[in-house]
Amino acid sequence: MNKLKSPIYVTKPSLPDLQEFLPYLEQIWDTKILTNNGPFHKQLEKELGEFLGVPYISLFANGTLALVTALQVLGISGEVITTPYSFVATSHSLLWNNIKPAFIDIEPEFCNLDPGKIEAAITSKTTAILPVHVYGNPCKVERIGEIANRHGLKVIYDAAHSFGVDYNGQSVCNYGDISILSFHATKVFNTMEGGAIICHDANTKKQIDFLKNFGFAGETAIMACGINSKMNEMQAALGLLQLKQHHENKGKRKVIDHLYRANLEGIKGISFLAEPKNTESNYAYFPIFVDEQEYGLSRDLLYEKLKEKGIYGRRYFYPLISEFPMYEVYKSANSPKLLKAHEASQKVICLPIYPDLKLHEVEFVITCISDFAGAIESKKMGAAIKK
Ligand code: T4K
Repeated sequence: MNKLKSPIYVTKPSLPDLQEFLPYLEQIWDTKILTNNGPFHKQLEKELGEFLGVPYISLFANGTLALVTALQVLGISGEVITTPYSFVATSHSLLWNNIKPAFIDIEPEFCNLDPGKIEAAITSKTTAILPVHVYGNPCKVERIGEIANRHGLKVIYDAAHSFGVDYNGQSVCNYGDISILSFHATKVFNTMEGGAIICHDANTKKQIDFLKNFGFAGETAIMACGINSKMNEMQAALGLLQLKQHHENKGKRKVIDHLYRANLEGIKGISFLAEPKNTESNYAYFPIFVDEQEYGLSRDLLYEKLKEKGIYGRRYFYPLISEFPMYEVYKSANSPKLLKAHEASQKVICLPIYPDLKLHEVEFVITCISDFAGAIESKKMGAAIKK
């Protein structure tokens, strides 16, 4: 088992052919329209809305600002029930709005917020639920919706990982009051940096568009303390080209996902998430979970040994958000236990998956994971024989 010639990372962004991008740049250079709802911005909003099958979409400079603005447009305040098993942007968006995060545990099946834990966490200050479709796998949206309705709570889905994911025949972003997407370089669809809010009505979209442009409602009127979170014309132009190759890219990711599934299955101590039902996946991530007892190596040792071979996975999501020191102030004696989330964060490694990843590289990753375990087995056997 040699080392790879060039390292492979958890992801590598797809880009269109540079030649195809040049005419878009020429148009930007000719017109000098660089930002502020220019023609590419308008075109991408229209095409994305149709492509995803969502009613209203508003483009953003990134997913984090989309989250911050989504909370603002719905007037969320007080406390929000959310998951600790996510990228820190999820709960940072609450803090930016002066909202207290109330963390509850996840369900181990897909590492998403456990709906069974929501009601016990509701207080008189709770105004909303902020779940994440972690790794692009849909949350239990029906149950979450039903609980939210019963208690008069809003639901904001952090769908940063869920570009192009359909659930029950429609975009997963159509669930809840609002969803946000990320188009960061590391995502299945990227505009270098970027994001979007998806909402259900024209008036909310109008308010969002005001908020992302400082709160301007016309040339001389300000409706609220908005921010500047607009996507620029270069990002939007890139998005138009990226959209054309999305299906092909998804197909390549699917092949890699299936290769991992078929070959990692037999390795003792390595598990992975099932394929979600009634879902058209986007194959954004391939997390594995390492059981140290059964596999023989700890997650962190496997992570380091893979790096020695040139394989740079990532421990998404370790540590838990609630375990970052700055989040400990939100913990009290009555806070729910986050045992399942803690366990997942201690076991997870996301393996490389991206359209340009070669199948022999995927096979190399699998061989390493399998051989490290094999080496442990033979060492143990050797020791037994010696005895
Ligand atoms: N909500 C959730 C649930 C999220 O996961 C995220 C972001 C957000 C909200 C916020 O959305 P944005 O505001 O970001 O739009 C990355 C991303 O920066 C972040 O967008 C993402 N989630 C998070 C899960 O992962 P890092 O610190 O792991 O990224 P980095 O720079 O280490 O990149 C990972 C690997 O990707 C590198 O080792 C190499 C490769 N890479 C990366 C970049 C940036 C490239 O090949 N080219 C690149 O340009 O956070």
